[in-house]
Amino acid sequence: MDLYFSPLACSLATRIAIYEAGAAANYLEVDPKTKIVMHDGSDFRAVNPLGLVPTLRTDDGDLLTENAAILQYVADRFPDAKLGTGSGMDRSRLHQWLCFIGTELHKGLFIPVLDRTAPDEMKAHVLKKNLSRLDHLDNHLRGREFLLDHFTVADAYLVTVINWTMATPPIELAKWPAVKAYYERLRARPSIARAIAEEFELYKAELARHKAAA
Ligand SMILES: N[C@@H](CCC(=O)N[C@@H](CS)C(=O)NCC(=O)O)C(=O)O
Repeated sequence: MDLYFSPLACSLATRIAIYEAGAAANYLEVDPKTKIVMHDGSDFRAVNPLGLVPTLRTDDGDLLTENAAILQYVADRFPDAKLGTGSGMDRSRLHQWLCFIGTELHKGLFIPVLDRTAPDEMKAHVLKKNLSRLDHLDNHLRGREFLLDHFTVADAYLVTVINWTMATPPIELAKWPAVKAYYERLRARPSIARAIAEEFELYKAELARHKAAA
């Protein structure tokens, strides 16, 4: 399995899921600015024309994109790790949370706030409109350890997105105590602590590289 990733990007969720499963994978770093695959200097857009991570190549050679699809693939591929759910409504709930994280939080809130080129008016509008998503999440997480009744790939995705609050000062996690407690609890989980620590080192190297090239 090859996972194309960029340090601390949403692809971190797939790394966490793979670590949880104790599975092997090749981690191929993509520079988010240049779209160069770091280990061989090739153009990542030849693999995924959108230039988006995560992109997964399975052992069968299939190429898969989109967090929700990749995470469910990993959960299905390694069933012993119980990163997914059973069928029926349980599966639908998992799908519901993956979609909520992907659309309402990842794309609807965090990406516009993180985007250095987005106009301030746009950021203010997004914050005014979409911070309520965190109220909803806070309500759900109150008294719960995980999004569902056990750790799933949706938690891997959620912790990845909440981790971006370190770079989004207008989103003060302290305002959502259940989300904050959840994040702190999950960050201490071995697979997550390891994945974040490893990618943080790569992130620092990426920043230094971009600074040197500027
Ligand atoms: N819809 C995609 C979005 C993936 C995405 O936004 N990836 C970001 C990293 S978090 C990315 O690769 N951004 C690079 C770019 O926009 O050029 C998914 O859910 O997988």
